[in-house]
Amino acid sequence: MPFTLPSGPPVTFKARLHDARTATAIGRWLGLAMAICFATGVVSHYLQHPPGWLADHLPSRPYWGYRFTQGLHVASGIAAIPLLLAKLWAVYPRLFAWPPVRSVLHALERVSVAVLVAAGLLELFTGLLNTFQWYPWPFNFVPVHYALAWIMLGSLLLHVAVQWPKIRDHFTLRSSGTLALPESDGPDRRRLLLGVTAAVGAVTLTTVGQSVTALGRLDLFGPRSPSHGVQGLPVNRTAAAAGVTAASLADWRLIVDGPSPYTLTLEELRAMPQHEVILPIACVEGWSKSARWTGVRVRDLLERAGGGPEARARVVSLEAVGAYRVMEMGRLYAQDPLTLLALGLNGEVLSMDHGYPARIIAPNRPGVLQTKWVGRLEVA
Ligand SMILES: Nc1nc2c(c(=O)[nH]1)N[C@H]1C(S)=C(S)[C@@H](COP(=O)(O)O)O[C@H]1N2
Ligand SMILES: [Mo]
Repeated sequence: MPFTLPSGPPVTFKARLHDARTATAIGRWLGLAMAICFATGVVSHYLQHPPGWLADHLPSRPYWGYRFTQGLHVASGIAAIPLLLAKLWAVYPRLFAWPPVRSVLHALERVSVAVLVAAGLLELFTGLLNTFQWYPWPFNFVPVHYALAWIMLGSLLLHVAVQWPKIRDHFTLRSSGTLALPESDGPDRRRLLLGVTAAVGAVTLTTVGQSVTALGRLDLFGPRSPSHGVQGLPVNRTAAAAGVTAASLADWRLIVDGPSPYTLTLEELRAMPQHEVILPIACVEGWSKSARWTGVRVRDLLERAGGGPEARARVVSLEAVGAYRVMEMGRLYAQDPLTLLALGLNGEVLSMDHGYPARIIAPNRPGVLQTKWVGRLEVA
């Protein structure tokens, strides 16, 4: 492809590396990563902020569901970063295409690509920093991340539609063998694609251990090492950060509200039937770790307060301020026998940082909703 600047000498690019085929080859992997990232992100959004009609239908199984989808979300987002950079590098000569605007349609197309690139870069960059819990910007991460995802989806669909003839050609040429890679293709393109594959493999392998325990030893760059932390479990927010002190727990009682309200001391809670479950904390920031929890079933506590089999729950933490102080739990979660008000972790009494004296642990649930330092449980 010849590219000419408005003035001065023509710019030459190693055309093969910047042609439609390279762009399409990288683009379809980028599209796949973005599609996975988008779908799993929407799952995460609805698990965390379900509209009223949905809350009671959210499934509490499979118990590892959120660990899986959120692990995929973060991994596909990280994999998309080298793919997006490679894709931008492959197509950047088009920025110099002349004339810059050929028609109204062409102008619209360029605007949509600009929106896609800007939203994509911002989305991946802010998402990556969020895995480090680093928020060097003035806006609230979650709503912006969510809105950008839809902007990306819209501009991506438009982009694929506009580029469809090239994408189709890429696939038909490949399957008819006209573009057999070894002979007709230069080693430069294959080297480029190999390099991109290696980069994606490297960033994935060195971070995916944060949610896949078996690969934990390769986890060089995942910000939270799941193997670190008191009682074998990382801590996202310490008791000190949440303003929960031993003194403030001195006369702790669990308040259970419902048609027949009651309160329980820690001793009375321990005297109730205890259950043991093995469930992960699956943090929205990407790390996951399984642990052995012991405690009282939430449905038993609700039932004793007069909540029927349809009861859902509202949980209030002792933490004075914080986005996760109050948590709502739909019916399927509240009634699941695996959902506990946990008193013990990995064979020990819960430590302060893991939510002493009592915390929620439920299956298929984002970490942010596994409320620590529970003071109050309500039949909702
Ligand atoms: N009250 C309260 N509960 C909370 C939080 C919090 O900030 N306040 N953080 C949540 C988050 S984001 C996660 S990932 C889990 C982490 O639990 P852990 O610290 O025991 O590993 O607790 C959740 N429970
Ligand atoms: Mo979290």
